Amino acid sequence: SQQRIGVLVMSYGTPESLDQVEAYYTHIRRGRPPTSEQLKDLTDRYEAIVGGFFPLRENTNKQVQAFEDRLNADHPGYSFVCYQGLKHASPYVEDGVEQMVKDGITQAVGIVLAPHYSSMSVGGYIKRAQDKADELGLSIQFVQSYHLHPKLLLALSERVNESLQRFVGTPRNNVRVVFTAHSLPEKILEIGDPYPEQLLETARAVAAQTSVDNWQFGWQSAGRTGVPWLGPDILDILHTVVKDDQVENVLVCPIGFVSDHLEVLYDLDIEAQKVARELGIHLERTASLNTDPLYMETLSDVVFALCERK
Ligand code: FEC
Repeated sequence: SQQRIGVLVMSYGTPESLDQVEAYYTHIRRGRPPTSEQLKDLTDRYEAIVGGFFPLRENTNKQVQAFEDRLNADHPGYSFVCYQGLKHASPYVEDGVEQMVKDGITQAVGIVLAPHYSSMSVGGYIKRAQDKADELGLSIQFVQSYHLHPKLLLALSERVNESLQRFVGTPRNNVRVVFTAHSLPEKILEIGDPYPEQLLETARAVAAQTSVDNWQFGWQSAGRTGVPWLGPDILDILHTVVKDDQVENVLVCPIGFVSDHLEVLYDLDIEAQKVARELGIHLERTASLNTDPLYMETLSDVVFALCERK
C-alpha cells in the first residue's frame, strides 16, 4: 500500500474580507489592536491593490494544490496530503497540525512558502508547528530553507532575463537590478541570524546566472514600529541611485517573496512606482513565482528529501 505523508504548507495568511482586517492586524501585532489610523492605512492599501482584495488567499490555495499535485506526480509510491497552516489567519499553523492528526497522519513534513530562514520568520512558523505537534504527539520534520535550490535559481533567473527585455533600447548593463526581501528589525543581526546572508547568496547566484553585474541588494516593507529595521529600504535606494550613479532604469526582483500579495502589489507596484515616477526612473518588477512549475518542483524536491531520510 502507499505510504501516506502529511505536508504542512505554511504561509503568511491574509484576511478573507474587509471586516477581518482588524483581527488580522491585531494578530500580526501579537494581540495589540491597531489604532483607527493604522487600521485605515492598512485597509486603504488593500483597497488599492490590483487583482481584487486579498489575492494572497487565492494564490496560496493555488500554490498548495499545485504543490500537492507535483508531489504525487513525482512520487507514485506515496500519497501526499497537503495541509495549510497560516501565520496570521485561519486556518492557523496549529489548525493545520491538528487536522493532520484528526486525519490519522503519522508521518509529517513541514515547509514554509518563503525560501530564506530567519528566526523571526520561518523559525516562528516552525516553532508554532513543532509545539502543536509535540502537544498532539505527532512526529514532524521541517525544511528550514531552500534559497539555493537550482530550480528556484533558474525560475528567478528566467524572470530577471524576461524583465530586462522590457527596457527596450537600454543596454542591459544600464539597468540596476535590485534584489529585495522583507526587512526585519535590526536586532536579528545580534543573534547571528542567517537571513541577510542567505538572501545575499540567492542574489549573487541569480546575478551570476543572468550575467548581471549592475546589481545590489535592498530591503522593503519594513514594519511601522519604534525600533530600527534593516536597510537600505528600496525607496531610499531609488533616491540614492539617481543622485549618486545617475541610474535611470531599475529592475526590482523581490527574491524574498514567492507570490503576489500586498508587499509586492502595493509596496512595489504602487508605492515604489510612485517614487520612481517622481524621480524619472523607469522601474520594472520581476513576475512573482506563484505556481511556476520550477518553484513547485523545488518544493517537491526539498520535501521529498526529508521523507527519504526516514
Ligand atoms: O497580502 C497580504 O495580505 C499579506 C502580505 C504580507 C506578507 C508579509 C510577509 C512577511 N512579513 C514579515 C515580517 C513582518 C514583521 C512585521 C510585519 C508586519 C506586517 C503588516 C502587514 C504585513 N506584515 Fe509582514 N507580510 C505581510 C503583511 N511583517 C499588513 C502590518 C502592517 C505593516 O507594518 O505594514 C511587524 C510586526 C510587528 O509589528 O511586530 C516583523 C516577513 C515576511 C516574509 C516571510 C513570510 O512570508 O513569512 C519576514 C506576504
